[in-house]
Amino acid sequence: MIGILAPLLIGAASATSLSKTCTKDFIKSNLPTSDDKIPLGITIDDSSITANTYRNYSVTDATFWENVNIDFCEVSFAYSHDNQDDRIVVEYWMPLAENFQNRFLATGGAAYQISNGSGGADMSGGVAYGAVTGLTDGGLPYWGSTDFDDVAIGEMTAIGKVFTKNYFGLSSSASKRSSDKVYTYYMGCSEGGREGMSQVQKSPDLYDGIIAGAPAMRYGQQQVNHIAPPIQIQAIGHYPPSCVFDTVINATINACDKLDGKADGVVSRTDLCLLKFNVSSMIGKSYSCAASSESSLGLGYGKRKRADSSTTPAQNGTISAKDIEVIQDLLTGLKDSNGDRVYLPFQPAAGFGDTTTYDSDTDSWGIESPNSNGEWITKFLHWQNVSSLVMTDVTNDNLKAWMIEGMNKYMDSLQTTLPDLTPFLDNGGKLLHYHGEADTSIPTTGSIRYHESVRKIMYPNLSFEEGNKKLNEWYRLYLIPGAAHCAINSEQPNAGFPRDNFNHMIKWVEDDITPVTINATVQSGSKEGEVQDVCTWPSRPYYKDGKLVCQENESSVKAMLWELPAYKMPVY
Ligand SMILES: *[C@@H]1O[C@H](CO)[C@@H](O)[C@H](O)[C@H]1NC(C)=O
Ligand SMILES: *[C@@H]1O[C@H](CO)[C@@H](O)[C@H](O)[C@H]1NC(C)=O
Ligand SMILES: *[C@@H]1O[C@H](CO)[C@@H](O)[C@H](O)[C@H]1NC(C)=O
Ligand SMILES: *[C@@H]1O[C@H](CO)[C@@H](O)[C@H](O)[C@H]1NC(C)=O
Ligand SMILES: *[C@@H]1O[C@H](CO)[C@@H](O)[C@H](O)[C@H]1NC(C)=O
Ligand SMILES: *[C@@H]1O[C@H](CO)[C@@H](O)[C@H](O)[C@H]1NC(C)=O
Ligand SMILES: *[C@@H]1O[C@H](CO)[C@@H](O)[C@H](O)[C@H]1NC(C)=O
Ligand SMILES: *[C@@H]1O[C@H](CO)[C@@H](O)[C@H](O)[C@H]1NC(C)=O
Ligand SMILES: *[C@@H]1O[C@H](CO)[C@@H](O)[C@H](O)[C@H]1NC(C)=O
Ligand SMILES: [Ca+2]
Repeated sequence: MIGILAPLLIGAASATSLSKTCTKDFIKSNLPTSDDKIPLGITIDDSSITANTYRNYSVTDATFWENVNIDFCEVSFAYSHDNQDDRIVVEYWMPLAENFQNRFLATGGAAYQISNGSGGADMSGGVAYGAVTGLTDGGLPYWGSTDFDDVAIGEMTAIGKVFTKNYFGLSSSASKRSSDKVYTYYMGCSEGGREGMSQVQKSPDLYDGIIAGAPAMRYGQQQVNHIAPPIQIQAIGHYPPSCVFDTVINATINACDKLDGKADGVVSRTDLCLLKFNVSSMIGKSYSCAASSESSLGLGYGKRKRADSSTTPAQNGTISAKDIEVIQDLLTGLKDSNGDRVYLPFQPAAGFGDTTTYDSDTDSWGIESPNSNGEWITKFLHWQNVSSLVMTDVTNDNLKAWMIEGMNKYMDSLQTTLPDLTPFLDNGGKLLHYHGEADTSIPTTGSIRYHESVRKIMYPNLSFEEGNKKLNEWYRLYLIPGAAHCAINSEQPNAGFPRDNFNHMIKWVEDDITPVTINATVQSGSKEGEVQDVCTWPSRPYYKDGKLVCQENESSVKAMLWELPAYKMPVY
C-alpha cells in the first residue's frame, strides 16, 4: 500500500477549503445514501443540515483531556425512522483534512442526558486527535431529557462513519492513508460509561475501542442505591451529625494513606484500608466542626452532596459506639432483614454518599425526606409524576424489592450488564474500563463485579489468574486511586485523574501497544501536572522506594469482591 501523506483530497475539506467544505451544499452531497451501510429504515432530512466553521476554538482544564486549540466544522442534521413519527438530531465535529487521522469518536452523556456529558469537552478532545466526533440528542431535547436509547448512539456512530468517509473522500483513490478504514471509538463516564458498555454489548461490530468510565451500568441496583445510606441509617434509628462522618473520613485517609507505601494523602489501597483500619478505634475520639453551608451538586460528576442547599451548625462531641455501628453498616453495603447483602458499599476513605441532614426547626439530625434521589423509584418504577420520594417508612427490604423490580423491568435496556462479550472480542474490539476508587456515587466494586462476571462467563474453565490474563488482552479495568465520580477529589487533592485515555486507546488499537498502566494527571494541589501510572486490575499499586509496583495479592482481591447473597438469580 502506498501512503499518500499530502492532504490533496478530492472533494475533501482542508484548511484553505473549510469555506468550501463547511457548507450545507457540500454536506448535502456527502450525506449517507441508501446505498451506504447505515441502519435500515433511516431517512436523513437534508433540509435540516447546519454547518458552522470554528477556528482556534479552545478548551482548557477539562478533567478528561489536555488543553486543546482546534479548527473544525460543526455539522448537524436530523433523521427519522420509517413508520415512526420521530426526529433525531446528530452533531459531528469535523477536523481539518490535514489533521484528520481516519478516526471517529462517539461521545456519551451524564445523569439523564444521552450525550454531551462532558459539556462539549469530549467533542473537542476527539477533534484534537484527528477524529470526527459525534453526539446525538436521541430524539429528545438535549437538556433534561430522559432518553437512554442505546440504539440512538449506535445509529449516530453508524451514520457518522459513513458520513466521515464521504466527507473526507476516503473511498476515493486519493485518500490520505490509502485506506478507507475509519478507526471507531467511544468514550464516556457515568451514564456515558453505561452507554459505552451498552455499545460493547449491543453494537459489538461498530467499534474498535470503547472507553467506559465509572459506568452506571447495573442500573436497577445503582439508582436505588443512591438512597441506601440514609435508609440504612433510618433502619438503625441513630442519626450521627455530619461532623462524625467527616471526622471518620479524615481519620481513615490519615490511617490508610501510607498503606500503599507513599505518604501523599492519597489512599491508593482501599483494600488494605478495609483490612487494616478498624473504625471501632474511633470510638471515644472527639470531633469538632465549624458551622457551614453547602449547596447542591445534584446528580452530576464529583462528590455527591445533599440534594438541597443546607446549613449545618457548629458541632462537637465524642464519637459513640452507636455512631460507629452506623458507619460499619454503611461500609459493608445494604443488607436485607436477613442480613444478606443486597448491594455494594463505597470504598473506605471515599465517603458515604448521602447521610444525615440538620433540621433547624427541630434542632436535630435526620435524613432528608422527601429525597430527590428517590426520583428513579417514583418516576421509573412507579410511573408517578413526582420528583422525590418520601423516605419515612422506607425499609432496607423495600430497597431490595425496588432493586429487583428495576433490574427486571429494565433488563433489556438500562441494566446493561450482559456478560458475554464474545461478539465484541471476535470483532477485535478493545475495552478500557476505569473507575475512581473514591467514587461516592457509583461503587467502585460494581465495576470489578462486572469485570469478574465477564471473566467467569467467557473463561469458565480458567483460573482467576489465567482468565484475567486472557481478559487483559482486550478488556482492561483500572481503578484510579483517590479519584471521585468522574472527577477529581477535593479530599485527596494529590490523586490523579486520567487525561490520556483516548491516546492509550488509539495506541492499543492502531499500534498494538497494550496499556499496561494508564496515565492519571494530578489536576489540583501542589503536585498539579504530575502524571501517575495506574495499575490494571487485579494487580494493585504499591510504592517501593518511591517506585510503583503493580502487585497481585489474593487477600486484596478478596477485599474488593463482595458476594450479593440476597438474590436468587444472577446479578452480573
Ligand atoms: C488561539 O487562541 C489562543 C488562546 O486560546 C491564543 O493565544 C492564540 O493567539 C490564538 N491564535 C490565533 C491564530 O488566533
Ligand atoms: C454541550 O454542552 C455545552 C456546555 O454546556 C453547551 O454549550 C453546548 O451547547 C452543548 N451542545 C449541545 C449540542 O447540546
Ligand atoms: C477534613 O480534612 C479537610 C482537608 O484536609 C479539612 O478541610 C476538614 O476540615 C477536615 N474535617 C474534619 C471534620 O476534620
Ligand atoms: C474492630 O474492633 C472491634 C473492637 O475492638 C472488634 O470487636 C471487631 O472485631 C474489630 N473488627 C475487625 C474486622 O477486626
Ligand atoms: C460544643 O458545642 C456546645 C453547643 O453545641 C457549646 O456550648 C460548646 O462551647 C462547644 N464546645 C467546644 C469546645 O467547642
Ligand atoms: C408533571 O408535573 C409537572 C410539575 O408538577 C407538570 O408541569 C407536568 O405537566 C406534569 N406532567 C404530566 C404528564 O402530568
Ligand atoms: C469448559 O469445560 C467443559 C467441561 O470440560 C467443556 O464442556 C466446555 O466446553 C469448556 N468451556 C470452554 C469455554 O472452554
Ligand atoms: C503518559 O504520560 C507520559 C508522561 O507525561 C507521556 O510521555 C506519555 O505520552 C503519556 N501516554 C499517553 C498514552 O498519552
Ligand atoms: C498479601 O497482603 C496481605 C495483607 O497486606 C499480606 O499479609 C500478605 O503477606 C500479602 N501476600 C503476598 C503474597 O504478598
Ligand atoms: Ca498514599
